[in-house]
Amino acid sequence: MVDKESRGQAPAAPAGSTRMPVDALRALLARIFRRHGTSDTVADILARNVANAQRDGADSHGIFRMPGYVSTLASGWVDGRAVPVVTDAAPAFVSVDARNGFAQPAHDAARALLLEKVRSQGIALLAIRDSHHFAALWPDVEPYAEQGYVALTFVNSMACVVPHGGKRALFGTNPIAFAAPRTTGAPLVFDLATSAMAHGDIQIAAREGRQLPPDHGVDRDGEPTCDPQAILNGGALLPFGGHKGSALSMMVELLAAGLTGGNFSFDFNWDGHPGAQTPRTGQLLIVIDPSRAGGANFAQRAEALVDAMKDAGQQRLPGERRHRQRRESLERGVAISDADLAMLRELAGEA
Ligand code: NDP
Ligand code: PYC
Repeated sequence: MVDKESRGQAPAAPAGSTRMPVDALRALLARIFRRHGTSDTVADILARNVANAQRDGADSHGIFRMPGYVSTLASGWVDGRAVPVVTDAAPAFVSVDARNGFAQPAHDAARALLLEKVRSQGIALLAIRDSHHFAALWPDVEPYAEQGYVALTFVNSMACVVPHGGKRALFGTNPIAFAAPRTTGAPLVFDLATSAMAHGDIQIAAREGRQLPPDHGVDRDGEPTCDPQAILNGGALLPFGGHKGSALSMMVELLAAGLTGGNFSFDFNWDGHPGAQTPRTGQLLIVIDPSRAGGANFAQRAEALVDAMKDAGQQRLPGERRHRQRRESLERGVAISDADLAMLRELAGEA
């Protein structure tokens, strides 16, 4: 018998789940954000971000994060109606005071000025401060590479990572994302925490009762542990790659917080705001127009590098899994477990 997939029809959703068009998911998420106190603008921007993460299979920063957004808004820790203040700081420098709002609306408010500067100067920096970033970073850089630019960004989070050789948590999970155009296919994009694992994945492992590989974290006594609950309950994560990841995490603190005027990951605490989960820190974004470098066509060089990597035996590029998942979600709908859908409807007041 020919199955549905080989007849070109969408297969049924996995057992215990449904498939939802991305637009419908985005609309549901926007209703949740609005219901819990954000402005329409913020709701639309965050809903797109979360829906696109779920679409791409970025599970630690998709709908898994919705209860955290909602409890943070309810706690009064973040201002879901904040109006960011954009400053034209220098010929190649834009700064934004997010005014205790989310980072993505601050980025959105500065985008046109930033791009104007990239076009006139060949490079421009966006420094966001007093912002909350609770999401994946690739959505912040990938669109620039789709326009032919190279982009990289840095965000610091909350103190939950012990610096190399240290005794207590100080750094955040401090992700870095990079995007570069190619001549064919989707841009080259990587997006990674500088901790051994993202905090969101530790939470997911704890929820699912999974043990972690060695060298990911320590318990409250500083002893190595593979138990995600021990890391979450008074323990801490380790940087990836020992002293090397620790140095990168230090750099992220300096660029995302030191340079922008945002909080370091250890500068704030959630006391007084029970339910708060979003880090109140900063973000730096750098966008480069490679055509201004004067050398050979950058996208062709990127393509040559990819060919060489494949020739050397690299099986998969960063971003490839995400784009494969994106294609599937766009064709068939985003798979959402019945439990997650019930959770979203509850948050939307539509149970
Ligand atoms: P992963 O370790 O899952 O992936 C990191 C990168 O490596 C991705 O670009 C991924 O591509 C790529 N990759 C993974 N496996 C391979 C492989 N075998 N070969 C080649 N490339 C590979 O990410 P993290 O767990 O470190 O981070 C998860 C998310 O958490 C990120 O989106 C990050 O931005 C977010 N985060 C956000 C924070 C915040 O403060 N807002 C804090 C910390 C993390 P692909 O995507 O295709 O799998
Ligand atoms: O997964 O480490 C993480 C994280 C921190 C803030 C948002 N995500």
